[in-house]
Amino acid sequence: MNRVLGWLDEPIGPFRAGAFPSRLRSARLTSLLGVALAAAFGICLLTGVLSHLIQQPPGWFRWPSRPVGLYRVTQGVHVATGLASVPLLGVKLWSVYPRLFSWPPLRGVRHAAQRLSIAALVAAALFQVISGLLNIAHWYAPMPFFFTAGHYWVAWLLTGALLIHIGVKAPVVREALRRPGTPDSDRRQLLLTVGAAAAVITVATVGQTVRPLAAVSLLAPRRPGTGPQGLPVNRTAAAAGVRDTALDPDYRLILSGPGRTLRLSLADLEALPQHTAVLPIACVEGWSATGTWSGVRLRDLAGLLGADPARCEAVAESLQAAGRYRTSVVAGAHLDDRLTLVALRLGGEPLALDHGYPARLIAPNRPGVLQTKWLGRITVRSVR
Ligand SMILES: Nc1nc2c(c(=O)[nH]1)N[C@H]1C(S)=C(S)[C@@H](COP(=O)(O)O)O[C@H]1N2
Ligand SMILES: [Mo]
Repeated sequence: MNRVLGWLDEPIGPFRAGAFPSRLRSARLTSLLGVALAAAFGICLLTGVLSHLIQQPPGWFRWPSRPVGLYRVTQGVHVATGLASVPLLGVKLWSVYPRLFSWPPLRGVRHAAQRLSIAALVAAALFQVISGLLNIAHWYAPMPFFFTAGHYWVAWLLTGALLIHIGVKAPVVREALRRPGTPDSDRRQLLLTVGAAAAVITVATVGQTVRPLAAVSLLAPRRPGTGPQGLPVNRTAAAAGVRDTALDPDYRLILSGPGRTLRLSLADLEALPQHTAVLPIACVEGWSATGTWSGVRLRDLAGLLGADPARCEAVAESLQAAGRYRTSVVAGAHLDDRLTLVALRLGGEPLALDHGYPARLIAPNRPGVLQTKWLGRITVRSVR
């Protein structure tokens, strides 16, 4: 075959044997990086699947409403481990670079299958990291698919390819890590640099959640403390096309239950018992910020309809005519929680238009995407 494709005998440029040589490469280094990367991916996968289950719960899945900040932590960890894997993945690929382009590319069926699984692994890993970064940056132009669905399905492809890879490489890794590494200050330097790069990236983004680090949060597009009322905004009222309906003086919140329907004006809502809850908005993109919200308990509204909140769920609908996040379901645990509010105020002031004026949902331990803004209708229905 090589004879036939004679010109392929001599790969050129970056593909030639010995391109980018380095004596730092070793089985031990690759193994160490592999273990670190597998750990980061594993944690990232678990927290990611959890986030998916919370947002699109199958019938068997129950997510509690306490502790209030649990989702904030799990999603923060998801984004942090994903970001930390960027330098790890880069150096891991560099450490095996000579083998990725070994020549001839295919040496038989077994070899072909092996290389195909490696190709799938590398492609899926790069896809996950890059699409995640693009989502954090709100840059959807390079993604001609719905981010959440693509990121979710490729996660399973990545998991499959990774399990195969771990199965194949486990003996090699075990062997490489059993032998004590030759003390080599350059290699240690390299590992320290990778660790430092991962740490810098983490510190430079985790400030979007951890307030004291906000000042050095250079890589995070949305920091706590910025935006109206000291809270970032993901989608503005103008972008959602709700300015006119939200500011309409004839606004009514339509409350409908099994037996009756109520139409409450803002004054009606303000006349009901008001409660305050200190709760975070925890966006799937990893930013989060705490606000002091006040308004009417959702379970009190369910009570007005004669419904038992513990046996019901609520569907919150926005005034927004279209868009993925215009509705959300509030399941029993959250509906019955005294901290779940139809919030009218933030930090004692009426909600800013961009934060969901005249009324928004805010509930404990819930992803930001489910904290529906510009509430237009709440339907309470019983569940078995
Ligand atoms: N109606 C509606 N509500 C919405 C959204 C939306 O696009 N439309 N975005 C959600 C998302 S993704 C987040 S993170 C929070 C952000 O709330 P904030 O803009 O008040 O900080 O609002 C949520 N509520
Ligand atoms: Mo969000």
